[in-house]
Amino acid sequence: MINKESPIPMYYQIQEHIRENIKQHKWAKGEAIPSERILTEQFGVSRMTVRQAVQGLVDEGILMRKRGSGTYVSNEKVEQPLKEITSFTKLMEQRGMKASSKITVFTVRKPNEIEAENLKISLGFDVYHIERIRLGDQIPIAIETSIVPYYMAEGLTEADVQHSLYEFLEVKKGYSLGDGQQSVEAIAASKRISKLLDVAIDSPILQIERVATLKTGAPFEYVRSQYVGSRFKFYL
Ligand code: 16G
Repeated sequence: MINKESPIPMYYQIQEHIRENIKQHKWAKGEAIPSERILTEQFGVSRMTVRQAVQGLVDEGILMRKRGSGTYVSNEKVEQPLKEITSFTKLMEQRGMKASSKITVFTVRKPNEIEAENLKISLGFDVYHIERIRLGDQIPIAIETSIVPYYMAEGLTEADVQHSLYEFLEVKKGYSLGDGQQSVEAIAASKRISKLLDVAIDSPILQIERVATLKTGAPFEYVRSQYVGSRFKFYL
């Protein structure tokens, strides 16, 4: 199966086999692939080579690892339109996935200059600082750090943001959410990001910075997020 005389590296030949298995639906989306031990035997190569092949496909987003349970064929990427603002919870619901959050920071503090400027508030105002790991079907997709003017979201609790920040603003506060202005850039996962998002250090991350406004034009959220490049796609 593997041609050891070929100038094509062995890990690459293994990747081609795996891609072919997925294409021909021998390995189905969302299902576990054989263990490293089985692949090592099957391809007659070292465990290191199998590991290199699998890691490459994990970084590309074709395979994904689930902590403690093995490696799986990835489902398609979650897509998000960049022009409108859609809550993460709704986006997941639209795709039949279950959204959940792990709150890593929830506090009220004074804004720094960049936040105050983006939110068009003075430095003396308070803001909520909320950092959440957002998951879809238990798989980490993004880290979101939202800065929201306190006066606009007064009464917001951890339980609210455990569920949906935008639902709180729309339903409990009665705001009509408008649109957003953002910038996107590619970065490599730092040690902290790789740990929080369960990806390898240096794997591709999309970093987005956005100011979201109400229909009235007033900014209500300054958000900085890091999305796992292999699990997420933005489109315009
Ligand atoms: C989206 C927004 C984010 C917002 C979150 C609210 C983008 C790029 N990001 O992920 O700014 O905080 O939704 O989600 O659109 P929630 O209502 O589920 O808390």
